[in-house]
Amino acid sequence: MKLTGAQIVCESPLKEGVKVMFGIPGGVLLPFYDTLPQYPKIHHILCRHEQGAAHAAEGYARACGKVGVCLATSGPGATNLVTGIASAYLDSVPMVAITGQVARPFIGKDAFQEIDITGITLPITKHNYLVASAHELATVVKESFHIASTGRQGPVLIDIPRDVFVEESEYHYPEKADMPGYKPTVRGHPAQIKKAAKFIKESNRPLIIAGNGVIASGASAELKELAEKAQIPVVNTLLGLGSFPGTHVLCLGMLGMHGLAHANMAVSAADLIIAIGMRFDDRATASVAGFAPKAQVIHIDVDPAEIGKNVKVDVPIVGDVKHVLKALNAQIEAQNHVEWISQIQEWEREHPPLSIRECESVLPQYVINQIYEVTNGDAIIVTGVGQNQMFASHYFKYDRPNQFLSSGGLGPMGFELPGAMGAKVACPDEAVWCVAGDGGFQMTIQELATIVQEKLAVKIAILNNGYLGMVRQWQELFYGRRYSQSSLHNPDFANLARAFGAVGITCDKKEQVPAAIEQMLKETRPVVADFRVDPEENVWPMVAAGKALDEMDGLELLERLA
Ligand SMILES: Cc1ncc(C[n+]2csc(CCOP(=O)(O)OP(=O)(O)O)c2C)c(N)n1
Ligand SMILES: [Mg+2]
Repeated sequence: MKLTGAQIVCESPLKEGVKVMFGIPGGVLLPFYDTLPQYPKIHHILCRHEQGAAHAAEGYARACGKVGVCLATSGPGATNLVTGIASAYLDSVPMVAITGQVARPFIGKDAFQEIDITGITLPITKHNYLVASAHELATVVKESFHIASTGRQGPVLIDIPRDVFVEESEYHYPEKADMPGYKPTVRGHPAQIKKAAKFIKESNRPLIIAGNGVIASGASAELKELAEKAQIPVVNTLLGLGSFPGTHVLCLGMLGMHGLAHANMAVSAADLIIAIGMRFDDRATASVAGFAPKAQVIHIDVDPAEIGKNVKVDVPIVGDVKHVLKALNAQIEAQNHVEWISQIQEWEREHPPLSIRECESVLPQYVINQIYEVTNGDAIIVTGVGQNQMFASHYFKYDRPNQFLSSGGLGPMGFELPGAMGAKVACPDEAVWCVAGDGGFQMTIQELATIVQEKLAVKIAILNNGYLGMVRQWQELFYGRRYSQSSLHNPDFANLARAFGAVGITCDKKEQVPAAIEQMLKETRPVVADFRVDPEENVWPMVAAGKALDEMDGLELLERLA
């Protein structure tokens, strides 16, 4: 069967189960967009900015675990994707980004809208391709989906010259990707797993740090089995929230720069760290020199490059987390660590993580807590970056994977709105709540038009503090309260939402918060609520730069609330 390149780019993703693509057309993509209507099984979502398309593909993939697909034209379209691709790369999110390129005879001539996007994205993609002919397209698509979704997942970019879309070629979609040089390790080394089991047996103060890899490999059940059988408390990285039930007695919550006090204290006091599908990011470890000073470290990760990169490891295990945990669980004996667990509980009583101070104003913590109460914790939460992200990580308990969606590694403001759009497309039957910063919301606000056009009932809660809040917090604490360029004069978000065709709510009184959230819950249209929160509320505790995890600021405040 002969197909054009454009037909191959429609037909092949369909074979991979793709149902949705987020994109924007442009000159070199016209042959593709002219062909797209022949494939009604592909739902193309016309975004308003390619950054929105990339974040939406990310949000989609983060919510359902399938590869997210985004499309952009050459030059400015392609460069606009870069932030979303980088975000997917740093957080190991499976994504295929398709860009149009100028026609082959124009490549290298600085043609109109010619940009070397494979060069630009080389360090932020797992792999990328500049397609030389329609003949190789099917193989390239097959390989791209395979690379994006296996091993340590990540983004792959396919750059397709305009004339390749038009070229005809014999079409045969390969059953398998034939890549002898790419074989991610799945099973961990048996001797290392045995050694890990021995370390666990001998430990008195073991602690699991569960990261994104647990979610990516679908290993929550295995993690729960390990924790319960050996009675090991679990802390989560930001992206690991939900990998272990947030309401479980053994769950300590998040560690790190804005980790919960007792979680950070537990890391510092542990004699064994079992790090699972996490990469010792500096926001999680704080000062590496002061990280878990009393502990030996078992590190399970699918990517060998992560082992020993930031933290010295005693028992490295390279493999897929689910496989490794299954093998490890078979060797684990029932244990209890009553003394260790009661010590951690005492720290928690001294610094209660969910206390909210009494005050007249709307506190951001209270808004998140009310979203948790009103939804009974049954919602997907998509956050921005900054204080809103940290409040959303603490004051909502995530009991299942893919429930807390946030860009952790790159942390681009503006992920929240398109990210939530992608999540809602992936999970139309779930309540998707976007927790936005007033700053971040304005970075990708244009996607509200896409959300309205697609009739996606996303619930957008803006924690409007009138500041680039996290920047302001640092200026308050470390720059003598000199708020240089962090104060925002904002538009009326509720009116703005109405102009876009969404429902707009303003909430500036504490007693209105529960009703506003109830209204958002019931609303079947996209809804934006502008919560005018206390402008100078801070995220506590906090580990300042260069300090160790147990050298937290803000503990006295939490002690007073105990
Ligand atoms: C694209 C981008 N630019 C700048 C930053 C640096 N930055 C981190 S948090 C933050 C403030 C975010 O403000 P807002 O969205 O209102 O969230 P808040 O912290 O107030 O909740 C800034 C500017 C960033 N993370 N991303
Ligand atoms: Mg703000």
